[in-house]
Amino acid sequence: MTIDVATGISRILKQEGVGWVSTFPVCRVNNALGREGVPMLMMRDDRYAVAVADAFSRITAGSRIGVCTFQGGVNAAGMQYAYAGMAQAYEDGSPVLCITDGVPAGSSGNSQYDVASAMKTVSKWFGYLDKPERTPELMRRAFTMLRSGRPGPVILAIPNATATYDETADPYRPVKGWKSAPDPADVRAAVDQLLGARNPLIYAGEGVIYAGASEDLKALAELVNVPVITTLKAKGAFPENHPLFVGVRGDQVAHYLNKSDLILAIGSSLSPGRFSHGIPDAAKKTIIHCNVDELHINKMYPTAHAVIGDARLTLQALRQEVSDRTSGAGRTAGNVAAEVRAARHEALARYRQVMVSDEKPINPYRVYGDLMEVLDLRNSFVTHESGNTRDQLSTVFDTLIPRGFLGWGNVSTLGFSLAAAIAAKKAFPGRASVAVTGEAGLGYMLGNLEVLLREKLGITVVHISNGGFAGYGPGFWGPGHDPFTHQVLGPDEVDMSKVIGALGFHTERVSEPAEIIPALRRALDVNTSGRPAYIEFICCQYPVYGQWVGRSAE
Ligand SMILES: Cc1ncc(C[n+]2csc(CCOP(=O)(O)OP(=O)(O)O)c2C)c(N)n1
Ligand SMILES: [Mg+2]
Repeated sequence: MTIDVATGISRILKQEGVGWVSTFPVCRVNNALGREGVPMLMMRDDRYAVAVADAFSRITAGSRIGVCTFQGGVNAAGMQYAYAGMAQAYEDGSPVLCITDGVPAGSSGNSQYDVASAMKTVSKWFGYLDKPERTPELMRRAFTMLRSGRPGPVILAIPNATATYDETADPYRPVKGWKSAPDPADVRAAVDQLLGARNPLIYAGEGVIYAGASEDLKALAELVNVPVITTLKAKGAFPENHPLFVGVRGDQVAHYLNKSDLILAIGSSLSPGRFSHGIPDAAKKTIIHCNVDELHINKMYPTAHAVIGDARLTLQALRQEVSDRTSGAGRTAGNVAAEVRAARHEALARYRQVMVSDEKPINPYRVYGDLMEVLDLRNSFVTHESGNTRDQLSTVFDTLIPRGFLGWGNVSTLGFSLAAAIAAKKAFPGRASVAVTGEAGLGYMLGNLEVLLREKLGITVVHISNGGFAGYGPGFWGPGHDPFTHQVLGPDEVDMSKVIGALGFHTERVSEPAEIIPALRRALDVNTSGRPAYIEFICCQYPVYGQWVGRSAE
């Protein structure tokens, strides 16, 4: 049967199990999506169209692919705005499918902004559908890349969505996605070094979550009796109430990174970014790098040994090898768990104290402590914003299940938390979904709040209202790093609960510490009937949190 490209793409998306597509109009595939019965989640700008689909892929660990459409072609206004979302997805390695209009044959090179070269810098693959018959081929390639290897965004540009082809000539079959297992000799060499180390440390990255390998990570850590740290993006890959869990950041993490003589990195690129640790004194440590992508091996640090393959298959192979060598007994090495407990206890003491503080304005840690109290940590979702909320929450928020918390942002683009909370609600409708933001993140979100009302997405936006941009470091204010650009109209001048309440949200403004828990409970309660909530907590400026470790020795 002869169909047009847009219809073919819509049908293939349905075959691939895609339940909805986020969009900001226009895109020439959208009408076919509508006709074929693929629901569209219409966001209020193109960046959020990408970000919601991106976050959906992250939260489902790529088991359900987020798909978005936005305007491209010769009038690439949408794409120019979507670029921010694409760049973030690429930076963080998220397997999102972006469909846009392509520049038609005969129109290339006429505009200043070159679509193809721009998109190639922010994608794992940029496909240009230059012939209608290639629709199944390019969709197959797209889903192969989305489901195999190192995750990353894929873009498909459609220059002529109304061109037709014979749907039966090359029938589409859904793509499974494929994994690679490590070389057994590399596994043996890694275990030789691991069992010979005095102070090994496991450094777990988001690849563990994408591989669905959290249980395998736990099993290996227990077998070899080795402490675990996770990256910001991998927060939750290892249960944070586990006796071997050190942390994501903070003094205890610094202590273990410094003390280790061997680092078993798994599912992390080990790139020392702005929001990750360096490996101090790396040349004096043995770095075993288990990764799906050879591009990261020997990238920043001398890799003593690499194990290339899928994180789950690698962890299982390592575990089997250790078990075989030790007759199932594993590695015994003193009372590692007691040391971890003591290090955590000492490093977290200052935060635990403020998590129960009665001070006014409210200490932000009190909000986080109360949030942990109110939420069922095994059945909820929390994410941070760029700024203090990221740094503070990733220091103290106990994450018990993978994606119970989404840490994001090798480069953190303000506003992403709203997209993440929406995606979490779409992925797990029964879970409470909370975005914790400051003023700047809220500013980015405002235009998109209408979506929550229209789509009946019961999520809660928690605003740590501190009247200024704290950002990072000691804060923008006072002796901070950007004292001339920190102040915005704060709670004394603007009542955001009234502004957002007028839209139709359940809103509250809380300045009494004792009111935090009841207010959160009311918000989560209205969320269950599909009504979004916004709670403004009048907080003090408190830019204190765990630090990232640098690359030089202490
Ligand atoms: C798109 C984008 N532009 C600029 C920044 C730089 N930046 C990081 S945090 C921040 C201010 C955050 O202030 P606020 O939202 O009030 O959070 P607080 O740290 O006060 O909790 C800025 C401007 C960014 N992360 N993203
Ligand atoms: Mg602020």
